[in-house]
Amino acid sequence: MEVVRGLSLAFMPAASLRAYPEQWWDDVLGIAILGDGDAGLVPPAIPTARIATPVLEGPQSMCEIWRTRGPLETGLRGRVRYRCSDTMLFGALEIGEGAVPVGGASRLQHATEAAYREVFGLLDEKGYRALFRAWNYFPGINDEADGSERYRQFNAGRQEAFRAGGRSTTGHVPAACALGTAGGPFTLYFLALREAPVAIENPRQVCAYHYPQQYGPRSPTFARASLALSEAPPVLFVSGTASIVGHRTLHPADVVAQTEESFRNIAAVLAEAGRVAPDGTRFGLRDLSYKVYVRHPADLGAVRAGVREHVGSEAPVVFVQADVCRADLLVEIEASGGHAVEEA
Ligand code: 3EB
Repeated sequence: MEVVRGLSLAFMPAASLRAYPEQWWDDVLGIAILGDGDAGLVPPAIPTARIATPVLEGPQSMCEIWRTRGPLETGLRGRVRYRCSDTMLFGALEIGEGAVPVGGASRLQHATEAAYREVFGLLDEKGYRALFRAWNYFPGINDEADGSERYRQFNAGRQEAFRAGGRSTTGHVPAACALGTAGGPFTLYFLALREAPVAIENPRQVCAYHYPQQYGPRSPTFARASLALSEAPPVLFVSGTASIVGHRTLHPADVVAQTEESFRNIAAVLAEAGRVAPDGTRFGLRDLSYKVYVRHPADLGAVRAGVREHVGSEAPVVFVQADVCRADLLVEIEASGGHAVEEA
């Protein structure tokens, strides 16, 4: 018997959104527009994240659309636009750094902390307390500003907001990614759950929340993957995964070897997820959907060849340009599984 899946993902060209009638949006939780997004195509009630990560093949603008079974509730709290089902809440917000007062801490740190405080306020109020997956984007991730690297400032703001929100900064933390865009405000989109997911770590890697101080005074707050056993079938998000073993970058300046190492890491995370998931759950490399962040567009061909070798020709994959959070990382790969995949 075919399982009726509660959550589904579609990757499709932004231009094809024009073809759909108003009702098509009724059970859309939220959407991310990657590349040169045309804002006019999405009804204003739909939480929408516009991410300036240039799409590296196919149309100039791709959508990542999350859909679930209705009925859905729609709302705006502060700057967070959200939509939710019985079990799950999708939200999106952006905070311009210019709008943040400059104090002792950097403007990016303030923007990040403000964003997460708003998110936690919403999640507490609506009763979806468990942050499941967070996607973080902002320009100049490897730049130095106000005396430190911007990725470190982001980490400080995120960790502070977790503390202020009474949330754990180790152990039960969400899956995430943090990438540098070509421009735009600090942008966060996320999924949250009523029932806590299981955080999954990678035995090949030091937990990111235990990275040593050399990577910044405040550790990143994320798990290598997050598994929602409350969904039927279970849904898995694998965080942005790069060529890191232990806590060190491996294969600097070798994008082919970095892609290989990233897949060794993803495979290790999937093996961990498989031990926690019920029998019959399929989290093989070929069963997932992927977003691949490539630092240098010229590396696309080499990265794509490596990716297809591991995931096969059928798995949905979107390749975009983005800056990865360590200057020596050339590629980062994220994945999700368990949800349905909607054909465009
Ligand atoms: C790493 O493993 C690579 O700060 O939210 C991957 C996934 C990375 C998430 C984040 C950072 C983040 O450390 C970078």
